Amino acid sequence: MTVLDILIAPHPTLKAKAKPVETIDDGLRQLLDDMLETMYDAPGIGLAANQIGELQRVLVMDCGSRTEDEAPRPMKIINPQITGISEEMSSYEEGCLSIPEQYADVERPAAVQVRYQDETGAQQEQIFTGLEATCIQHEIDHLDGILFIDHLSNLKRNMLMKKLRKLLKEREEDAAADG
Ligand code: GNR
Ligand code: NI
Repeated sequence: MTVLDILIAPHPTLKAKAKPVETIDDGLRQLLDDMLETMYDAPGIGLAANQIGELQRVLVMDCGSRTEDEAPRPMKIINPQITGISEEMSSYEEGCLSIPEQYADVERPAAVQVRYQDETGAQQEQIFTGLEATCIQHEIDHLDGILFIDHLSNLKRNMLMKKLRKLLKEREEDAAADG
């Protein structure tokens, strides 16, 4: 298994729409394993293919292993489609591995029903609630080229992107000083 590089905004692949997967083969299963390893290494609770430079409609998530007493719940999700949303909304402070150290509240449906294929190609349909509902909507957004900051006002989005540019510049300067 391999830890892959995560793309950072603004990157054109993060704004592109991923294409449906047609064949679920060992190559795709390898990609999903590498994505899970990359997500755990980061660490994060979800990762979409766009974030590692692959425009295929696949995502991984694990909202189960945030504390040591919770068992890991790795999920590999291929060709997800939202087939239902709750009327009830919920607000969660979101972050993104492609927008490091920036956080903002985003309101989304509190529960979603998602149809997808698992790594064997079998069709699944499942209702996600709580943090899992937030996470899977955040990941499906990535596959459509949408970032959580796209749900914010222009003012808030510009502010976070400005803070991100500053952070990346400081990181570059630190790296140059070390090297
Ligand atoms: O690790 C992550 N945490 C998170 C917290 C709140 C809402 C969404 C997320 S997903 C994020 C990892 C990531 O960027 N996935 O695309
Ligand atoms: Ni993200």
